[in-house]
Amino acid sequence: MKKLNVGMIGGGFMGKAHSMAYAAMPMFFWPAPAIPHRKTVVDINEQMAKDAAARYGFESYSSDWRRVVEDPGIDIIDIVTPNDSHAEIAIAAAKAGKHIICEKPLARTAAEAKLMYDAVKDAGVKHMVAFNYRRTPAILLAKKYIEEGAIGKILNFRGTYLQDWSADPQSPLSWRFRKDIAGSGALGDIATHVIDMARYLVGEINEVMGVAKTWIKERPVQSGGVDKLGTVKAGGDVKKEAVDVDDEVSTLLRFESGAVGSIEATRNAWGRNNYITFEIHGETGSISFNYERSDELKVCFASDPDDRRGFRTVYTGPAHPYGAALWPIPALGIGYGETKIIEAFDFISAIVNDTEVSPNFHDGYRIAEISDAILLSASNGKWERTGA
Ligand code: SOE
Repeated sequence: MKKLNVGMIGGGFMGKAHSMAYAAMPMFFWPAPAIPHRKTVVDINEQMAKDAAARYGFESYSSDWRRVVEDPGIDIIDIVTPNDSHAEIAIAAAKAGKHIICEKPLARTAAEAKLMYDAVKDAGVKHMVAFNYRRTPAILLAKKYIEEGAIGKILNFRGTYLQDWSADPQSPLSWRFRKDIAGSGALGDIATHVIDMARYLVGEINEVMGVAKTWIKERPVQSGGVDKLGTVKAGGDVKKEAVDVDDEVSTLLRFESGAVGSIEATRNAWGRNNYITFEIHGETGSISFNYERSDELKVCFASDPDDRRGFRTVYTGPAHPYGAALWPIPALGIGYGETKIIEAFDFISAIVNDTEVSPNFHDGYRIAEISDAILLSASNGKWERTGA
């Protein structure tokens, strides 16, 4: 069986997720399109690179990403670093002819994302941006229902992504609160997942009207480089620095199709954890999804008899997209891991079969344009066009 060697740049939380997906993909999708071989993992800290290799099953490690990008033995560069290094690594990897998967958001700004998109287009390599949630089987099922016309013409998309890990002011100032590294706050980090879903399910977004807020203006400076996502709080009288990104963002949407909608995202919503939700209203039915109940898709069809009409729950399983490859009984539990395994399968398949995969760097670039338009609108109080 064909083998593709992966060079993974970054060994943190996302490194764990991607390594798990490479290892597990052939266990689910068999025969696999190719075996993703965990060849070299990179972290700028040599000890962390060594630990990541041992823990995530890589053959070797390095603290020099440029060497790995130029290594002729590497087929795929997987970028799981903070946002400020995505462009430099991706452009170098494209020039070296590597296929690239990059964590989301693709870049800090649309200008940066455009350079990345141009680089992969010029190089003719495969490219993917890791907005994994759209690969939740229930969301793929929503897409199938929409394409089959089961809810008719779409009128409205109403989405949220709510978390609470940064609601505590003692939750430290990691790179995710620094504009120079992250680009934006809740917008780039989590709202972009919902923007991706909205485009996937409803179509292109032409205009936005945004509001952004920074509730906690300064936070304790994090000691050490590893982002603990608020699980480790700073104690006592520690040095604080300014937060220069949004804690919360909301936007109204106008889609190319004429549909309208909204997205809200915050990491300061006590009690909400990975509360990715959407409701889609069509002329002949509705679809509702909540990631905290990720096996379930709720659907309501206008054609049901009056005395039976209402939301019913479909538990995803073997009868649904990718279901035959996953678990044999509906509702056994689909989660983050499965979305990453499907993502790895689709990316490796695109390389082997020489097909396009989505979301790719063009989608990542469009999402960056939409994000920039939301921030511009939040600052001037006007509807903004997204470039589409
Ligand atoms: C933090 O908000 C975070 O880790 C995001 O960066 C991920 O994209 C999301 O899947 C989980 O939450």
